[in-house]
Amino acid sequence: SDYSQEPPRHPCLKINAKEPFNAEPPRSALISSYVTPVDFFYKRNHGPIPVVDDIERYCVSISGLVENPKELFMKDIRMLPKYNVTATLQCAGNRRTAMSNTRKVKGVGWDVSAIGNAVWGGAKLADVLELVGISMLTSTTQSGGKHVEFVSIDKCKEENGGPYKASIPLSQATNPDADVLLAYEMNGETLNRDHGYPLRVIVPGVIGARSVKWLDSISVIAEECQGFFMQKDYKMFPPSVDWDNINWSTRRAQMDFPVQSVICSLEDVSAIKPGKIKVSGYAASGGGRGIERVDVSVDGGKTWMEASRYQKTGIPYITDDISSDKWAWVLFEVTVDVMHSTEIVAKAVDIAANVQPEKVQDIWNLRGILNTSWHRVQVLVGH
Ligand code: MTE
Ligand code: MO
Repeated sequence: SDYSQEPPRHPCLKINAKEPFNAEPPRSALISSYVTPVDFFYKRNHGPIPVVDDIERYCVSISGLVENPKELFMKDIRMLPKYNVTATLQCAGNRRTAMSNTRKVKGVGWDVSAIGNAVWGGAKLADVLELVGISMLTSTTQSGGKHVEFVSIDKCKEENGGPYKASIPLSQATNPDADVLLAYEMNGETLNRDHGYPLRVIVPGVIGARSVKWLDSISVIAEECQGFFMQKDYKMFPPSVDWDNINWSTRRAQMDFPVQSVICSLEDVSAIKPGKIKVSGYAASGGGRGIERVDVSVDGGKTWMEASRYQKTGIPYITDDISSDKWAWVLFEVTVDVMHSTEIVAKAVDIAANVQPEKVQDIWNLRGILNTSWHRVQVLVGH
């Protein structure tokens, strides 16, 4: 593996692993804007960043159980209607370090910032699939295809030097309302190398692992993708399963993200003066489920108050409203009085009334994914 051609990165990022490069911004950076600047967006890689020099010759092949397989060049993809979708991407391993602290788990240690919200610009996968003769109406009856697989050009050691890959159900891939994109822009700029230049998949509402970067090919297949990251990773196991009794085939490949919230205005332990402080952070759920409520406690979870929520600065967030970004996080904020040292807690509720679990122990799993337990910070009040 060759790490001699890595792109430059912002010095504020906290590096969790150097090769492959895995890094996250300080948590305070996440709440300074609704749309996360590209430089501060977490970077999660399983191999060296590929070099794509000849953009004229770069193309994506679409094959498998389709009537007319095709090769699409960037100019063909840019010719399709362009959509801008604001979507939050969250790594399933976000908050893994806190889970590992209770009982050790395997994986890159992330604090709370393996998440970001961006405006992704590109073509809809549904439109691309129509070019090869698959539409939402015909997809269930004709080809025998049930899944759409995305294969990258990078090289991962988990795939024995082969490319990263993943699949999503065909019904989601062909549904224009699912907003699955082949994105070539991030926040209005050309996608950069770290985030998948020249083209990546964005699957809104789903763990980041399915949003394949540096796309090389798409295929319509009868069975789920058999790659490592679909079959031997990114699955949720109960706390009773450990490395000596694991059977990967007993569990589904994780797709939707569960409801999550994190306080970003305070570190794990913060020294403050007695009086009023602002508690703010992010909340997000999977599957396009909006955030119904964010509760904040200043007594370790005994009593709660409701935080205000917004997406665009200054405009209150209205759950379910058509003007809200359904695939995007909401930021929350509440001013509280803190006179003594205590634990401040946040928990969010989504529109399906799903609530974050109280204790990390209850959702402990050996790969340390989906830590969505109540987020807690300690404040030490000095007089
Ligand atoms: N795609 C490729 N080709 N290789 C990868 O290593 N990592 C996945 C996904 N797509 C990955 C990939 C994971 S686990 C996550 S969380 C997201 O990309 C991270 O995207 P980002 O680096 O743009 O934040
Ligand atoms: Mo991830």
